[in-house]
Amino acid sequence: MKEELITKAYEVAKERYAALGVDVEKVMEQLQKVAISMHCWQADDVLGFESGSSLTGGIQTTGNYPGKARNMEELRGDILKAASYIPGKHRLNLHEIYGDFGGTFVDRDQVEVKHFESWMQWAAENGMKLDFNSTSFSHPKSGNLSLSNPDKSIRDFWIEHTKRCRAIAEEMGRRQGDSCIMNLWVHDGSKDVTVNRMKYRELFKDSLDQIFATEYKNMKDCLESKVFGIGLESYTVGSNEFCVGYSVQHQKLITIDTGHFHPTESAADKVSSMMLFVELMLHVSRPIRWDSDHVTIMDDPTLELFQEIVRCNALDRVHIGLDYFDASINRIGAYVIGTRAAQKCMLRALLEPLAKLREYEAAGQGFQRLALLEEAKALPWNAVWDMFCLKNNVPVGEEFIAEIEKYEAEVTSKRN
Ligand code: RNT
Ligand code: ZN
Repeated sequence: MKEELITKAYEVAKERYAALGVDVEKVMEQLQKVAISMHCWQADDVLGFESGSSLTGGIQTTGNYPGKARNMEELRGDILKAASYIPGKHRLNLHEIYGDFGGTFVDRDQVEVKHFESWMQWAAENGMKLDFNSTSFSHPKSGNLSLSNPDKSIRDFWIEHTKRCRAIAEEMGRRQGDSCIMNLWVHDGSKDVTVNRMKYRELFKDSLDQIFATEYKNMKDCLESKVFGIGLESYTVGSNEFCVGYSVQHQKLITIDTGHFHPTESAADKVSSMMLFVELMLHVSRPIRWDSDHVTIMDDPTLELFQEIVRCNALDRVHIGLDYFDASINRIGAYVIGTRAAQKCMLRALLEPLAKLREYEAAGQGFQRLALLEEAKALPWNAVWDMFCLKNNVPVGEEFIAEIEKYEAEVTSKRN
């Protein structure tokens, strides 16, 4: 697109927003600082680099689009390719199963910092900071219960795994000079009715106490709840109430995965409620009827979620990550669409004429508030977005489609 045209539209947009008390230049600076933690697992359908190749733990990818990354080199290449179409500097969120195991099998209770040495180097070279996740799924000992398993040897195995993951996250955080956010999600649950709801939760709580016994300075722990997993429909040990209760008591972060609530529940409304007590991590996803992990788009729930972050003035206390895995479309395209969508939602949230809206609300002017909220939807935020892309030297608008098609023709379509 012509630079001149983008600049012209941007200047007009700036005036429109200024009339409503919004400083577009300042918004651009704020957006520049918003780092999104890109999840490494969209590139290969959550398989990772252990020997096993099937995904368990109640999560599923569907689709068999050709070209998924088959090894670390391909995965890194794909992520860098995707990042080249996304404005700004972002983070990379790794799962333990993506370690650099050097072609040997390293069991989960044996993982060490050295298995992430090459990742830390790679991330530093590419100006990316890392976040981390322990991995309870896709392992012979995963079963239906990991950290809440009544069998002590299995429980201890996962406790050891998670402790080691925290030590790795600590080292990542120390080296990058910025906290590594480590998410802890376990799939533990039951397909059918259980008469031991309390027992498993007690065990989970006890395992967490053991895992968190070591205090670290350069990493932050998050707990992620869930409604249910596939094959684990009747009961989830780490329910929302469990995770909120534990996190508030122990001052851990809460991860809000937008696919982990009942379909009519608003994830956005949770931000202010939880923010008052703990810091937050987000897994921005797109649930369709269930936790289907479709690619994030600029839909109303996502927009409302980001509006809440801005309205709560919580940009520095909410860590934003993505979590979806669609195997039915070009996976690099999936990264680009989802990350850009999250950024667009954030931009629109930052451009909201909040001062004016709050003035109306304080004066009890309900009609005026609703009218401006409606009109704000049609303000020229897209001109600001185009300028943001231009300034960041990434494709403006749909220009990235052709580029991803080219990468597909030259690289990913040749994988089998
Ligand atoms: C699963 C959780 C979890 C996973 C990743 C792979 O329902 O959302 O965050 O998606 O850890
Ligand atoms: Zn998640």
